[in-house]
Amino acid sequence: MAATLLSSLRSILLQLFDSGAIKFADPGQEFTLKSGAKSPAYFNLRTLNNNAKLREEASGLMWQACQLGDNATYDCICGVPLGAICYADAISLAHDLPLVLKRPFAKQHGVSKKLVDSDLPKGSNCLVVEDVVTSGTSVIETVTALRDAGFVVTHAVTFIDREQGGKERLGTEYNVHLSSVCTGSQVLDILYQNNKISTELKDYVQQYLSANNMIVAKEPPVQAKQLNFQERALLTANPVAKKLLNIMTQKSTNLIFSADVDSLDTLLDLASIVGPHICAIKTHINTFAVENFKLDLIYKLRNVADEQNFLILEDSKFADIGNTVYKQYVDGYHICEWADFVTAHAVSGPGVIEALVKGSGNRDRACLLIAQMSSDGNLVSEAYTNGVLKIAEDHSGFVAGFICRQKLSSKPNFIHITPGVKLAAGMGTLGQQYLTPDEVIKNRQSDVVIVGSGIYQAEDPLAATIAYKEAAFAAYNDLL
Ligand code: 5BU
Repeated sequence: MAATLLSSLRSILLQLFDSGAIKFADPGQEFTLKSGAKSPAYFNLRTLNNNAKLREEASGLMWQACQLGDNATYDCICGVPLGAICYADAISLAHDLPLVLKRPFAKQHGVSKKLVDSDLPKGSNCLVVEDVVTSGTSVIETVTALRDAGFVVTHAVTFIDREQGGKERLGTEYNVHLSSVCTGSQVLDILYQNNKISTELKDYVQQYLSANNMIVAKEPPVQAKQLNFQERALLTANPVAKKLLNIMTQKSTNLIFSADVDSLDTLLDLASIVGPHICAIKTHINTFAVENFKLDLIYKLRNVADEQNFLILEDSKFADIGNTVYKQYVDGYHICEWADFVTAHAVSGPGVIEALVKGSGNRDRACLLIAQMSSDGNLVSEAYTNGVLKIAEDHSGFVAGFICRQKLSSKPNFIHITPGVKLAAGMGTLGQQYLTPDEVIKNRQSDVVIVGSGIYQAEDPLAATIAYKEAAFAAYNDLL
């Protein structure tokens, strides 16, 4: 980089750092990113909006970073909404390039419901501008909308590339070349050289950025199922998924007990009995009669879970719009406080996950997306399941895996969890369809079984738990 550009970059980064737009967290105090992933590095260029001169300078650097050479240029420019529109606008004004606007959401009223509304000729080559790229998901959304509207997109530019896989994904999967003014490592270097951060912090954040590529390889070099739970834990960023994989290894159990009993007191008694043999307990908090409901009992369950090293999965099956889900998760039964992870349908779109990420705050939380169901005649189609997988991939920092009937994804970070399991297969009451642990784990290559009535209706729930645990874990071992 030329000396003048470097000095301009240095001056911008130092001002961003001093204004709190670039922040770093010590171990254990990580920030939650938009995708739900935790990170010790936080880059938010929105504060540049407060300083027109600085914004103009940053836009100038972006423009220089994406020059095509040979006097070639772009026909127009589009900023990823909302954060990068101001940089696209500054470049548009400085270089007389038509500005294309992409809406964050399709318009619900008026003549046009299009995401991109422009009367520029089809085939115009549009440069996409973003402020910070991590996994590249937001750039991809804008590229896809522009292409759907008839634009050609070959190049994108960002101020900071966090070097967490976005550039590679854009190049290999979308044929878009991403240029950047600087990388996450360069930000660290410049701040370190200017005595803003210590060597320890620089090394810690650098290590995190290098180890946390947000894009798990499309085809992992080793088949996911050949990796054991412990190996997969190392490839998993979400703290709950990591914990579950580690618990399964430590306790030799891939059994979740679905405690669909009549009262929280019974649930607590059973949890203490079966606790040593399960990796998680699954609750349906809204099945308990309101008049008997005591929230303190659920906090007692939290203590038992911590003592006996199992997780709590609340089978909330959230399915509403983000706002409502946020209230159900945070206010309704205070689920966000005691459940490590929850289930959610993806039918209403990714807003559900974004609501859960927001509701989780700084807690280590995750969700499982319901990709398939066990009930007879359910309406889940293959196309729907594929749509769920896509949403999960775009939010892999928060989505720990799937409720499903079989293995759906080869990505080792996603845990496959299957309900509708009994030692004797067949039809249960009210349309439930049962498979055996062997069928689920060995033939269908799921990872974890959920067993409810097979345990709590058994004469000896502890003996039944041990039988399910041994059957499911033996099936898992057979596959390795
Ligand atoms: P069972 O008693 O083992 O049949 O209980 C299964 C549990 O799993 C029960 O709480 C269901 O609500 C839950 N479940 C399911 O059975 N099938 C599904 O597709 C989903 C959840 Br999603």
